[in-house]
Amino acid sequence: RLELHHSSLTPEQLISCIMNVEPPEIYLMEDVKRPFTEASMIMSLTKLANKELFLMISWAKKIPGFVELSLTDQVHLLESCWLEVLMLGLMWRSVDHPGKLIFSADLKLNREEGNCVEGIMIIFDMLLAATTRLRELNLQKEEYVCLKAMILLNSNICSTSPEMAEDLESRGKLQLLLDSMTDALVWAISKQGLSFQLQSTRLAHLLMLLSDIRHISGKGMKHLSDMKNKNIVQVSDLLLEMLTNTT
Ligand code: AOE
Repeated sequence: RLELHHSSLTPEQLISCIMNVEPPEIYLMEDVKRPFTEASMIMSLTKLANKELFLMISWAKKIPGFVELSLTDQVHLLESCWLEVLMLGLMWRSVDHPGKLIFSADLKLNREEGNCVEGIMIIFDMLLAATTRLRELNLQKEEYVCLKAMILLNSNICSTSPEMAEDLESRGKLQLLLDSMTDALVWAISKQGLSFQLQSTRLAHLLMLLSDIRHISGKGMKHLSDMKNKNIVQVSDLLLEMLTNTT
């Protein structure tokens, strides 16, 4: 099959491309013993997140144009958006299961189960509320994949100012990628046969979801760093670095 450069993809082709690179459904493949203890729930969630992060890196690399960014930009983007991307994925999996968070096919939690981990229920409630919002909006898969890619591409656009020519070039490419992803989202909305007025309103609603997700991710990061301080969660040096950078 003919490989087109991403800059020449139509919005329709870009969407079918990012639909095809969606990570597969995950199974923890372990007997999740109930009732949970604080340690067992955190361990299951951490194990899941590690599997997902591994898949997230190969997903990002398959987004047209991502690997043409500088390596610094690739790393910074993933470092700053990983929890937001995980959260949007979680909401998408949970959208048809009101009141439940479908972390994986074999790890489905309701808010009460959050009882056993200090501070987690309030995060669960925020995730459930945002999921309700996705349900009310009747989010389409095409829109979902665009939003997830936009989270990645929009995650650190203003943080570091480029110093070298290479970084400057990469910033330009990143802006173009984000613009084509925006065109793809606009196209996905326009397919639904809404009036122009309603298309614009829907675009606004979908983009406002992203600010909710960033907010919840900030709360989740704070929660993870609090748990790290209590030594409940074993985290990698890299994450430790990331957490200390955000608090
Ligand atoms: C949300 C969605 C999802 O699919 C899984 C999880 C599991 C944990 C959940 C989180 C979530 C929602 C918010 C929660 C959190 C536990 C506490 C918090 C409920 O309130 C997240 C578990 C995260 C464990 C840390 C995993 C290590 C991360 C390392 C990242 C890293 O080092 N780098 C460099 C980034 C790599 C990017 C690919």
